[in-house]
Amino acid sequence: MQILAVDAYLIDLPLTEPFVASHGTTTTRTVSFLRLTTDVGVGWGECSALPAATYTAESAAGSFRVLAEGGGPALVGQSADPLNLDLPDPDPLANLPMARSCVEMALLDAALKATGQSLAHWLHRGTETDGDLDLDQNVPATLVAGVSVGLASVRDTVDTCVGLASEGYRRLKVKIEPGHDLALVEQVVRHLPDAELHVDANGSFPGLVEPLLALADAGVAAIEQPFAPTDTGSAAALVASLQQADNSVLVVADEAVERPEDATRLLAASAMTGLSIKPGRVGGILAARDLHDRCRTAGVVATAGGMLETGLGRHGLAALATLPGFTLTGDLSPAGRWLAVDPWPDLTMTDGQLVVPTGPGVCGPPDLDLLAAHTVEHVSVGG
Ligand code: OSB
Ligand code: MG
Repeated sequence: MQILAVDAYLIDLPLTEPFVASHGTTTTRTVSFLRLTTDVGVGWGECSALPAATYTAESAAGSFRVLAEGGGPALVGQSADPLNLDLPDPDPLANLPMARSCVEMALLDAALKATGQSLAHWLHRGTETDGDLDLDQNVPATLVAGVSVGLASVRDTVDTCVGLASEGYRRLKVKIEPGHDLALVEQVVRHLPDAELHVDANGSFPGLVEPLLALADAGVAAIEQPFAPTDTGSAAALVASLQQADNSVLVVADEAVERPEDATRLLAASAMTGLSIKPGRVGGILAARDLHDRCRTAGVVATAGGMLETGLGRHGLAALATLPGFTLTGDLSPAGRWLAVDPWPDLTMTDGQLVVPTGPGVCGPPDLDLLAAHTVEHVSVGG
């Protein structure tokens, strides 16, 4: 596949409401995209970096600059293989997993559209073409939907959760902070005893194992990233305490895993029983599938993690989540949960289930008028 031209976009999309986590508040979803023109057709990629570098070191505008001035120009004229993203040395995207993931998504989108395959089917097929495999039997048609709820007062969180449950969501992931945890969990459980409740601390409980054990007893099913990403010891202590108490609550790593070595370290220390896999955070959909495979082998439950993506990124996440190791319901809500405006087609949800996208490539094309209306900056290279 020959890359003929690259277009990088920086877009500002209004949110329906601010998203608050312990790492910061997102009020507008600034997001960057790449459009690759290749000899087999066009492909689009989304960079999942948040507007500010709060969750990881990448930001939407920073990624845009790198894609527009470094990664993009380096791609033009290259013959690219989506399975082996081989950028010139020095690689302008080294250490920038979200920007790298964006390029990979665009390459995959173009390659899959050219052969008429959906991302979900291709992921199940693996890297081999296996004509005998009955893919339609392996790729589920729908996925259980799950939704994330930002930090808010106990009363507002309960109201939001009740509303989301009535929309059909059975799995709710509520953000917590020290001092804003047990009463919150107790109230959500009291109002929604049948909900599958996860909590996500975004690293805000430094070494604090005890309050998390109280949450485990109060009825949560999973505790996501309670400790700092580098604090493997506390995560291992929490896993051990829960096991001793015969408590099946999962300890899910999120920010702690960016590279394969991070997963190796956490597995060796028995410091996670679940892993939130976000294609952007780990450097792409293929790296995400590799981590999924490793989790399956190790008996660690995988869950598909969201980054407040647009419909494009959400399509990619839903395709990934069809792999069999994703047994813990993920951040699988349509982009419309957060975005008031989105140039991309959205996922559809009925009766608490998301419909798995099966069209060619990652996602259908964007609404170009909406894209133009919300574009802050656009850089074209080549063509
Ligand atoms: O920690 O899981 C997180 C969104 C942005 C950055 C980090 C996180 C989140 C979410 C997922 O909680 C929200 C979603 O995309 O559904
Ligand atoms: Mg998280």
